[in-house]
Amino acid sequence: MRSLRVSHACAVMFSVAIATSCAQAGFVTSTFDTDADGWMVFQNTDAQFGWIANGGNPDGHIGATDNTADWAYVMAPSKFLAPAEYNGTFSFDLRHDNLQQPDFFPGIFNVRVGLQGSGFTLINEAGPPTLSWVNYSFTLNETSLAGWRKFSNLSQNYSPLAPQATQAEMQLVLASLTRVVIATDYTLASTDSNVPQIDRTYIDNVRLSTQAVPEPSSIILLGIGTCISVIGAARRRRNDGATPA
Ligand SMILES: [Ca+2]
Ligand SMILES: [Ca+2]
Ligand SMILES: [Ca+2]
Repeated sequence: MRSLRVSHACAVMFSVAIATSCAQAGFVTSTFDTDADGWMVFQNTDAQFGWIANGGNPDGHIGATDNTADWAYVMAPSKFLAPAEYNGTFSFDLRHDNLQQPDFFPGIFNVRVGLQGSGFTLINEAGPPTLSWVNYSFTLNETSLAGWRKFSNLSQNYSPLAPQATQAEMQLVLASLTRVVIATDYTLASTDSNVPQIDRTYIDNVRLSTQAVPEPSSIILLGIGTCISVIGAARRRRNDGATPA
């Protein structure tokens, strides 16, 4: 009788599992519609840092001016520290101001990002920023092409000759992110320096791929597995107790 009730429950769960879609990887995003969405400056002291209502891509976005000799960044809020998806992407829109020489950035640096987790620091770079909004996208794997390299901290200059993470190391970092940063430092100028330029960066539409989490369908499939085990065990017990003919 018990195994009949279990079989019925399993049949119901199997039907529900078929009707429910599979788990999908997702994204965590910041579009800065109403505020800075928890982003903060990192290795920077810009008192003007913050949310700007208009002029983003579109509308709300954040802006920061480089105020220190070190590499200046903005740092993502804790929602970006959810396990990130291996082979996913980290992307955002960025533009840069240089008020004294708007058409030419002497010594401009490449758009730069950093990930920290499991004791590792990974840095990557794309092309140089421009005066217009451009989308920059970084693939989340350890391949040479993806560009991530290992450094001892976020103050080091990027080099493609720096060591690559192994696949296991990349997956460890993505699974246990402790810091996600985007540089806001693209000329030699800073308010600390005597270089007469403004080094100001604007960011919008940040997006990070996150790992799939078990949805009801996955949980039900686990339940079906348990049911099959229970039925199998019940049948074995019945067979073991049967009197030979
Ligand atoms: Ca926006
Ligand atoms: Ca700086
Ligand atoms: Ca600078």
